[in-house]
Amino acid sequence: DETPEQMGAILREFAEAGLVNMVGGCCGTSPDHIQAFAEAVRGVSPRPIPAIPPALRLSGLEPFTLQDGSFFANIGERTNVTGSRKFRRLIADGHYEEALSVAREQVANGAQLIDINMDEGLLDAVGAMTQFLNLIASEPDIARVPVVLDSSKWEVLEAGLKCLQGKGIVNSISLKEGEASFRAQATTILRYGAAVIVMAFDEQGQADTYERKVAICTRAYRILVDEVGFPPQDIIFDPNIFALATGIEEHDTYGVAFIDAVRTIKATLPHARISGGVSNVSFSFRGNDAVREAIHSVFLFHAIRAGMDMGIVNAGELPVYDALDADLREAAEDVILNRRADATERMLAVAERFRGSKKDRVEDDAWRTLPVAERLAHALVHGLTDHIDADTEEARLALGSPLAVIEGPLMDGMNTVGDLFGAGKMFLPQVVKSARVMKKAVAWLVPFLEAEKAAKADTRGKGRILLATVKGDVHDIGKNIVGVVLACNGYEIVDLGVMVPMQKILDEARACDADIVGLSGLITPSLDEMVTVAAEMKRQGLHKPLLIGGATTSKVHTAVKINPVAGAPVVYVADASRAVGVVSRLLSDTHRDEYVRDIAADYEVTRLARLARDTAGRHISYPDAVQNRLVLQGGSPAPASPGVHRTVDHDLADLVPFIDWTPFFQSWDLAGSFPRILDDATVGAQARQLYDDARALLDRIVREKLFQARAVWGLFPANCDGDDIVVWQDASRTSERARVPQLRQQNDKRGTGPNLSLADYLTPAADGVDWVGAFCVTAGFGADELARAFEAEHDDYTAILAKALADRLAEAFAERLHELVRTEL
Ligand code: THG
Repeated sequence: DETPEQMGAILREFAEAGLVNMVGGCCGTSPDHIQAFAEAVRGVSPRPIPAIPPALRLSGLEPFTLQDGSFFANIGERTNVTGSRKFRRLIADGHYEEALSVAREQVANGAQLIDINMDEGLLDAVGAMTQFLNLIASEPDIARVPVVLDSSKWEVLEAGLKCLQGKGIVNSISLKEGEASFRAQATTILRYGAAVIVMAFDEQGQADTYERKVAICTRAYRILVDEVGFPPQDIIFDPNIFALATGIEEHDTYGVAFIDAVRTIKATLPHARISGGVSNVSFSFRGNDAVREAIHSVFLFHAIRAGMDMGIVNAGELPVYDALDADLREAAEDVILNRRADATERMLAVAERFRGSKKDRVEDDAWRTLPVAERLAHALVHGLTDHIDADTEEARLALGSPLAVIEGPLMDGMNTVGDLFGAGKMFLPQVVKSARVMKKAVAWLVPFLEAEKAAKADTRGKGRILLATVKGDVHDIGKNIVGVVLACNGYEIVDLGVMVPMQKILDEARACDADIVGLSGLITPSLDEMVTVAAEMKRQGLHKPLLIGGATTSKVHTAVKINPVAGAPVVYVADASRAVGVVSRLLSDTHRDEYVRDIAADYEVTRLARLARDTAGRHISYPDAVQNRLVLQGGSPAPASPGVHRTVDHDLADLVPFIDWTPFFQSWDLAGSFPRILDDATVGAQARQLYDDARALLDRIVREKLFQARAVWGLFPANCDGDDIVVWQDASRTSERARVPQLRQQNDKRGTGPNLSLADYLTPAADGVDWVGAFCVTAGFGADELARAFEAEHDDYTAILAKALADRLAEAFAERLHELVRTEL
């Protein structure tokens, strides 16, 4: 229905936003439209094609990217007919619907990919693979993750490739049948657009030493990259995880060989990734799950540090490294790192203690005797839901309010989880379990929170806040907690739930006239989505403050990526307990502007610091830096009276308005900027008292002329000569009074600005005479005497106050003199 003019205007906006490479029309448009489009975008530069950095980019329904700095990726192993009796039985009996639940459970437990294997003697593996993949395709909660096709039969792998939506991984190919078939299979995989796992096998068999692992992977890499044209970032090496503690001495080195090979392959074969079947390592302890799982955690802890990127694991059954029984951990470490000759015997002895099913182990219940806060923390870290309702209720009764439980022990527990995760001692599946515990605890508290809220209900309350988890993300624990915390503090919450599209957020915010919009997200892609929402709010003229929160969000991301594109204040809310403080300030009549200014300044500092960090270490050559110097046109005007001047008794009253009080409070260890510090909740009272005392003493100093402010300054003809400042004797510029060499920045500014030197602020001699100034100021004459007089009266407080004021007055004098030079002088 749009006219050429309407549509041209829209396209122009797209083009100016840098989104468009080409424009055209199809059904519904006419030659008039095309003409209008051509005119609308005339002169607008096309979107620059971005250079996409190499990374292992996979997808199910959702993208999954693995790159340097990514966390370890868990591949669920349970959908494997040889790796799970249960799964084999379900497939063999044709119970495919139920078999799907095995896959669903792996994903729910934190598997970011799933490995599917149908290799079983009595099965039609091609048929089973095809059928299972086709079923998965219509289950979004499973299909959202990429698939790893696991088979030792090529025809099964190819059958699988035909069914995959998105980009999966073929597991695996190898050189065991020679280069010709390896090359042919790799070429086919490349054509299907999949990534590949290459096992360290060759014509001689599987690689079991460090040397053979590295040699075979290197050989395979060269063939794939140089001959087949396979993107190196789509190659994943599996240097073979073999069973340890088998009792066969030759096997003792297998763990170390794997870990060392990981390190070398990562260092020498650019962009390639490393995976492995983690459960293999513990085959000797089949039947003893507690011991097997402990070995897996210890193995991963070391292999990940060496550079292992992903692994086939039983997602959901990985204990926390730090929480392992100390003897068990040490025994496992001895075996994996081959630290002693009797490692296997000792491991077997320790393992004896943990025999039997995990559930009836005696050690398990010791934590039940801890104080309730520690029990909650334990349950969160270990993902235990059994006692969570009772413990949460006990904490609620003890603390007297449901909110106190959330903000206290539950938040503390989640922070511990976050710390362990950050330190590589917890894995995503465990974090997912922690979240489940948290959810359960919060669910217990919600009725009590609702009751509290109902007790103080009035409709709009102190303000209306719209909350949403952004599109692509389903996580909502944090958002729900923020919602209840704010609701309990008298704000009205409009919660749009999860997976909320950008336009819906904007439309609803307008429709309900929200005072603030809060965006939540846990997964990395949500960060980009938040940037989009912020930019669209600005573009569509919706100027409402934005709150940013959720596990992957950060102050740095908010400052660097979101704040610059937003058209209204943006505040990162680190955790739910801070939400009330932020919201009340944003909606305050009296403090809002100042708060918004402080936050904006803070984020700008963060952004610049990040920019400096990103460019730190990258330096350009000195000639290149000179090339990129600042070039200014024309010099300073001639001063009213050049030469050296002095004053020995500048009027103190003239300096008082120039005093910067913030450092004054800092010198007394009171943090905060003036004048807001006077109303600060914690230090406000002391700050006010101090300020009153200082003003009284200052008045006396000014009135009785207790200090003298003295200055000497000079204004000289000068020019730059390269990076030197040349100061001339006089305007004839025949002889030099001084030559002051300056440094020049050599950090790589990447087009963000010039590489400065102070010399750049003066013109070269050829461009005529320029001017430079220098000065020295003090307000300290008389300060020591005054301080000593107070000390003699044992009034150290006022003595220090006097010195601090002398310091402030000297700084004020510098400001004042600068102003005088720039104006009158
Ligand atoms: N590298 C690559 N692919 C692989 C492996 C590897 N795929 C298969 C395997 N190894 C990884 N997957 C598993 C899955 C399950 C087990 C081990 C490895 C396992 N299962 C229990 C057992 O056999 O004791 C079965 C328990 C049950 O029946 O529930 O240990 O190395 N590229």
